[in-house]
Amino acid sequence: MRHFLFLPLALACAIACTGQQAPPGIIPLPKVLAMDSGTFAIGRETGIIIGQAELEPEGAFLQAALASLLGAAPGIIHENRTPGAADPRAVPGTILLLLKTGTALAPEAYELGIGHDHIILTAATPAGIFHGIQTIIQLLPTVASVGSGAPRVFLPCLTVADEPRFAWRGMHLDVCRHFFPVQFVKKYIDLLARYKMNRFHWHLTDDQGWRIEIKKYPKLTEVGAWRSGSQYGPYSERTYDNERYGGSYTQEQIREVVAYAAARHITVVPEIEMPGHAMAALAAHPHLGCTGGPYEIQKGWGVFDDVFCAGKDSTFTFLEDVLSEVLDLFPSDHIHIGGDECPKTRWKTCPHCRARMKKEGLKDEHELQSYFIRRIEKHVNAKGRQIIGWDEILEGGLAPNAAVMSWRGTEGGTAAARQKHDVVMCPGTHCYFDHYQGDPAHEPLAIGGFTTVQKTYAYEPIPDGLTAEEAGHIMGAQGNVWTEYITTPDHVEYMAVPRMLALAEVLWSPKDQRDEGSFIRRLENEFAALDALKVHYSKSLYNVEFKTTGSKKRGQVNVELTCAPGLGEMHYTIDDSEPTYASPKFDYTIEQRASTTIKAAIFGVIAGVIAAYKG
Ligand code: TNX
Repeated sequence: MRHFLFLPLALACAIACTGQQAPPGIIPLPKVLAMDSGTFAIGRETGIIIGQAELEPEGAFLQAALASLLGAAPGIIHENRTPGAADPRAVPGTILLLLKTGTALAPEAYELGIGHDHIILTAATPAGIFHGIQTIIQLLPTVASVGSGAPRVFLPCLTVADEPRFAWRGMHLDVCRHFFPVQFVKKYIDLLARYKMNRFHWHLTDDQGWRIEIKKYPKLTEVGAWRSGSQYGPYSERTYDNERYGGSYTQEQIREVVAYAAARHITVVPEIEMPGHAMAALAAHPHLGCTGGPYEIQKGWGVFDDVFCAGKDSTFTFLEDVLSEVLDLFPSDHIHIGGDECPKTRWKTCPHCRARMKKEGLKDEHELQSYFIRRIEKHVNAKGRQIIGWDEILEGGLAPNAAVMSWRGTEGGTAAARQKHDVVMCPGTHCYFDHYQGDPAHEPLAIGGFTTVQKTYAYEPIPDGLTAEEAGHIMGAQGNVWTEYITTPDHVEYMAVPRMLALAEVLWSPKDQRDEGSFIRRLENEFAALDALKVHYSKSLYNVEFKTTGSKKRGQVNVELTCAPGLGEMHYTIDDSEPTYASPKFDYTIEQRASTTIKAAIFGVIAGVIAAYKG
């Protein structure tokens, strides 16, 4: 079955050489895709027509993508076409980008026609054009396959009419437990853009570090961004190192990231945690806690009793000042105020909190939390923005205009939608990309859980039991990457990819077209592009599992190898050597004698990870 290896090459050849069309491997799958015969050749002489001045940035983006393949940039032709008019006059040898307003096209929708001698890409907004460009980019070969400076690259003739199913298609990144530099954050944003995701949820403050410069309170980063060590190893072992660890982003860097994302039609949603997960802020400003401190920036993971004092007015002054700077930096409609995992221990005995409860007529600490969030909401609403918080903000009564992020299962999201509040779904079961994605025996240490790429792909964001109107409040979903156990950019990529591709398709493509087999085939095709982009994706999809029957005591067990269907063949060795295509192919139970080790891997479009079973 060696020919599996050459499948992508064969496909490319079929398209380029004979004109025979196989459906291309676009992720997420477009709503409507019709193949035509023949190809369109793009060379340096191909012109990119920018139909309206508003599309200059999109034209430049496409130009740069083509330049990296062709070794030189195709020229831009500036035109001034009337947006309202259906005026897609094609010009041979060109790629036309055109805004068509006043059409029925949804805001992020696009229509792409690749003909023999021209391409036309139309949309109602620059965002739609940008998504269409991502489709073109996915259709292009990789530099590795054509070499840089290729005289021509070929696109299959086709038409696409595409639009997203959900408005909120997000990925989250925790930069507090471990810090990630701007350069990596941009690479992460590039990945979101490739799969037409449009929200980057930036988790900027937590117990283990405050990562965003606030001009009015410089101690937040001078003190709050640095801890004196970090927890490592399995959580239960509670082992810590003593290395000073930290980092933060200047406001200039934040603006740079926001602009970088905006150029890719991605909104950056900042998260400032309150009232809990606040130890780094309290360490910098101890008077904001109930006891007055001193507090330590946490080395370890978990939930901590010291939180912002809900009784002192100075807490609200501080947070409103912080949020004012945050609002200036982030144009996002939604500002995330955290709200999760806030123990009420300190509030129960704090005289300031008791006085607040009495004065405001609050019957318990949940109502005090609700008071806290409502007060913050007023400030944010007054500046024309909306708050979003983790589903704990439902407890004690939801703030009037708050949106909810449902992480503890789907109940929070369901309850919020029933109360006519907007919701982003991210239940741990399907959307936590810090969870294991394969057998823990063959994976790097993770926080726990088990979410395979297939499981994420099977996720349905609209919970059962909602009316159509309530379902309309589900804005979409996002994948969360908490980084307690993720210390490097490569590891973030490993945890996020390919699960984020599965979620991207769940959120973009029509529900009735979702097909795991088709997705996996397109994903396998995509691995070459991910290699070219130097993305350290996980191959856990290809994990081989060992099932045994019989008794080790009697010196013989029967071992069966299993794997996800349709990925290739399993080959194995029993002499400690690394399995290759040439090794015996597994097709029936291996009788394992004595204490030999079976090593096995799947060989398909790519070679999987080698797994071992010790007898
Ligand atoms: C719960 S999800 C948390 C985070 C942790 C995460 C680990 C949420 C709102 N809170 O603080 O990092 O679990 O999976």
